[in-house]
Amino acid sequence: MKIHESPQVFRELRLIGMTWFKAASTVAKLAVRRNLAQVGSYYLTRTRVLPSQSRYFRSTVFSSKAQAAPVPRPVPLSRLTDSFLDGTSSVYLEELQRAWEADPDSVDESWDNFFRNFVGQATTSPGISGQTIQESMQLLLLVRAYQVNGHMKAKLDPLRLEEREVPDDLNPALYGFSEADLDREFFIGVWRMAGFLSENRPVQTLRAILTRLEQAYCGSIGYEYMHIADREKCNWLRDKIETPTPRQYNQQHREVILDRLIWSTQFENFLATKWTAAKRFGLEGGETLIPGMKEMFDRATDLGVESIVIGMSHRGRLNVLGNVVRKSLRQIFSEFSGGTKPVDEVGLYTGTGDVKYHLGTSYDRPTKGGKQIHLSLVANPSHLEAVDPVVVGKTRAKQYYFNDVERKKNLGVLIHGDGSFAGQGVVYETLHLSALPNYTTGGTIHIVVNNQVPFTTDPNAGRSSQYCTDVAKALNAPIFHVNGDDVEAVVHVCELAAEWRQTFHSDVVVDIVCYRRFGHNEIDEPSLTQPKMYQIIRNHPSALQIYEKKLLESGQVTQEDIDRMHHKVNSILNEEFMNSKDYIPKRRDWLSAYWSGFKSPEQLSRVRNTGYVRLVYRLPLLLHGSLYLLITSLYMVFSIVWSYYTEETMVFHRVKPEILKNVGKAITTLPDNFKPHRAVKKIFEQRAQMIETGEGIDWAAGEALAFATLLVEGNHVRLSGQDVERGTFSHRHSVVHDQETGEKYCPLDHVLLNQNEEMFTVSNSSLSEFGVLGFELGYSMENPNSLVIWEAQFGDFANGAQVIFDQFLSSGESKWLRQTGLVVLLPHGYDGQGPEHSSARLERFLQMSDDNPYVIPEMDPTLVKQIQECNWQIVNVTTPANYFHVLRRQIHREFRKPLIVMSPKNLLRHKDCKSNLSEFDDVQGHPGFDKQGTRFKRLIKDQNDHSDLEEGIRRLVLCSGKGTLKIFYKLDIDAWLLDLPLGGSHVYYELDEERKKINGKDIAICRVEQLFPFPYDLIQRELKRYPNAEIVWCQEEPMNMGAYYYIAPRLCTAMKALGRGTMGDIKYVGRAPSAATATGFYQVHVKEQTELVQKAMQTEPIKYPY
Ligand SMILES: Cc1ncc(C[n+]2csc(CCOP(=O)(O)OP(=O)(O)O)c2C)c(N)n1
Ligand SMILES: [Mg+2]
Repeated sequence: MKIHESPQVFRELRLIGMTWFKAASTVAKLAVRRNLAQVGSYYLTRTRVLPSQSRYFRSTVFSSKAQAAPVPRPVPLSRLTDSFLDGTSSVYLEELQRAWEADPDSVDESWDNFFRNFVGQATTSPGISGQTIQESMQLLLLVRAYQVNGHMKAKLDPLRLEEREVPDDLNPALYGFSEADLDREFFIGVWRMAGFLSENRPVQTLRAILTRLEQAYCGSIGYEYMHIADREKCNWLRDKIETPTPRQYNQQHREVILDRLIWSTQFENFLATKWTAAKRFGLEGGETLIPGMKEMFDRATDLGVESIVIGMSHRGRLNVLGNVVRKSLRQIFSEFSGGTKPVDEVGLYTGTGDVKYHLGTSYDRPTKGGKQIHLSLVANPSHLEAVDPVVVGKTRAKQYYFNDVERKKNLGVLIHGDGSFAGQGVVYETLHLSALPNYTTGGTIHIVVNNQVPFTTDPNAGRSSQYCTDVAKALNAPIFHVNGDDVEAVVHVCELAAEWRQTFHSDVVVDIVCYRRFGHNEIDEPSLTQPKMYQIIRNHPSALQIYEKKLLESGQVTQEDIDRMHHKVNSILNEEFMNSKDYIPKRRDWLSAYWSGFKSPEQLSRVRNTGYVRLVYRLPLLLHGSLYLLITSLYMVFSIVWSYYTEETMVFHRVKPEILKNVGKAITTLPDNFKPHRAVKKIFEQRAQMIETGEGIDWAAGEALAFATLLVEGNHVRLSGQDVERGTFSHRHSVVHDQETGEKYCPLDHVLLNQNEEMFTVSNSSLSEFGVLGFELGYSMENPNSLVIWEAQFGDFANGAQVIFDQFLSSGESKWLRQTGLVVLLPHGYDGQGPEHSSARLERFLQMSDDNPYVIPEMDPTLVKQIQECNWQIVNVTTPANYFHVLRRQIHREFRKPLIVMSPKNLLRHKDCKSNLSEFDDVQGHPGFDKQGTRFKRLIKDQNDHSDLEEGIRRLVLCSGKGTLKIFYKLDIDAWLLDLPLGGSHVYYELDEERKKINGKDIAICRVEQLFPFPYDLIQRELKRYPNAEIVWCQEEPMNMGAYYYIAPRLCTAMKALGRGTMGDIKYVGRAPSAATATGFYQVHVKEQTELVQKAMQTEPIKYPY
């Protein structure tokens, strides 16, 4: 038994509280006496007290507690531990020491170490002038205090406006040290500690210890890392921070830093002189960002990084583009002069373009160490921080395609502003993805260009936390605050951040505390709101001037050297400026590497049949995964090249039904000894049955077949969102859980032999919409051969990610010429669940669609042109087969377009919402095979056997939208699993049922499955088929929602072209206009739904709306 565990010691411990109090009082008195003698000492000075903690940097002072004598308080017994850092009781320690002296084994190993280090040396080493245990402990506490709070005293603000309290625990007097102790020698080594506290550090005077503590923690860098609950990580940092002597750069390195700072500074000066009134959101005041970033990238490359994805907002973006990413300067200058339109591509699609400080680019550039690095700066909208998750998603996709399993080769770097980092919620949402297995990128490096003012707002009005970076503490990320005027310090922490990321594969933050020399932009007057700050800024030298002075004083650089460097940079800038006048953009930087061969919107490309099968279909079953991948890749290249030369691509996609059965087997088979939940077992049995019989394929099985066939063709499939693995509505079960072992099994991971686990990824996400959708968008942009899907829990929650829809998905291609085939599944439908779970706000997506409702576009036979010219596709599919085809269509084309799917909730298990396997294949004669073969049906015509001309039909009901609960039926398998109504109906199914009920054979019902782009050709086909029919648009949404306002003008355009009437001839059947999306009263819902169905089927003509 260890001595401190013995009953004897416990009895004694009970006395400690009292004893400690007595001892403490004595220490306190002593301390007061010492403090009185310390006036005037550099280290031990008491300073003025500030009334309250300020959130940004003002003058350095000690806080109030430091003025009182240190009065240690008794520590409750329950909180006593044997940690040597607690310093709880000298009596206890003396007792332990006696025991240890008698028998070192009688105490815990940690105490043994402690006594060996302190007592042993104190008695044997003549250099340590009578160091007591108490002093050792106090010194430990002092060092610890610097580690924890040293940053509070660091000189971070270049403007020295900082006013913040320095915690009194940085004052040595608090620990009883006086002037007299400064030249005494102490040993402070501790077992398993690094840096100043490591055991192998020499004995030093208190003065030397304090000097190094001040240099390390209170100079130009403030380190925050003691919130990280990992000794190894903290020790790693201590080793880097608490070096025996301060870090120094050699002359050569300093010249590189100087050169980079000259480039950064001159770049802004040059733009300012050439375009005096242009908005460029200059970096002046924060120019050290550039040498910092460059050093970070150099270091990262030395440590194995090959590609960096960068995201940043306006501030300094042009400087980063020119100096870090190395976009050609003449191009940047030409864009400034307004010559952005690619003149050699007249007639090609150029989109709307974007302002110069939003454009992205990518380049390969050499690094200082002689390696190559690929840099991509992602285009971004003005919405601050919105690009964060996009960058992280793109980085993750790069890691997948690079097979960067350790995540060491691809790095994401985000540059933030102080205001936006603290204020924008998406920062937190992105940070929280950082350690999730299916979202991690092995650490993002964050750099905050903290110019201490967002636009006109002072930080104390802009955030509640002390630092703008405090949000990152939740992630246990180390945070390095650095004075932006000290370029070497900036360079150092940037390097350190790269090392951290490559060592620990987690996020890290560099907070460059700088200032903004001019207004928010170059036209803004900052003194209107920050007069005092700008008085100081006016006379403040630039970081370059400060560094040049420092180097001149050091004698390492001469004035001639500096002049030469300036001259070189200036002449290059001028030369590039001259060249910019004749600069003609070469071929547009249209698509990144993996996208070559993909068509821009004006280039024709043929859509392929999506009915499944490829010539290489059997290969996966025969070949090893990687060999298969190689062959499919070669095949893909071949097929793309081939499609350039031949119109005939369909031959490659003839469906063989047995293939569907083969993959169907793979996705419905669970391992022999696997014990799924009985409900899941039944679902899998039913699915197997569906595949076997080829009948009654339901929604989930249709989806799984789409995924499986795409995988077999060598594509990557990724589905992410809240609870998508099981599926919110408990229908998908793409990951199955063994009820005994808890093990998981994902059938779609086993479609190919030795399939790469990540090739199919389905992942529950964090409870975020903005962050996760942004991530998937970034992921989808990396490589076109991937089907990337984000599913909202309910469609209405997608509005939490509105920025991504508005600024990226609907407009990204037009602004930045970047394509994405991202699929967004938005559960939508009126089933009585109340206002918030009914509507995915279809109307908003339709409103953002960019066609002209009064012009019928050219409907070429392939229909590709119409889709290519649109900004995205919006569908509301009603059969599993159509869902299968619309997913596959995303990949089987030579361009990419975002796809918004209003996906069902209650159709998931609807008895009539089933498709036969023959609708998935491509065999002539099989149901669904029409003139064009099996493919996605943009419009599903009436299911009665109508001929090309049906003059007797009195009404044509066009509909779209999810259904009601009119038809209730429950599948026993999950009646108890869900508290959700099962079954239900798409409005089509209800209309059809009502039609049967009333024997309404003179009514035709067509389903508009693709709302945008509008299927003019098929609508007109139906209008012609029913020349005498009254035309009705039927929807379940209120009139001001759903598709009505979108459909009406387009339908009218289609009708007018055929002489079939005008707007007044379109009859509306649906809910009345409403503020809320739906009623919260179930009975009201049923009544409304019944009425609209009956109205659509009524015998008398429909008068509404006039
Ligand atoms: C989401 C969002 N809200 C508001 C704005 C308008 N705005 C543009 S810059 C800016 C200030 C940003 O401050 P900070 O993050 O500190 O960056 P700085 O401009 O100081 O570099 C604001 C409010 C915006 N672009 N995006
Ligand atoms: Mg700012």
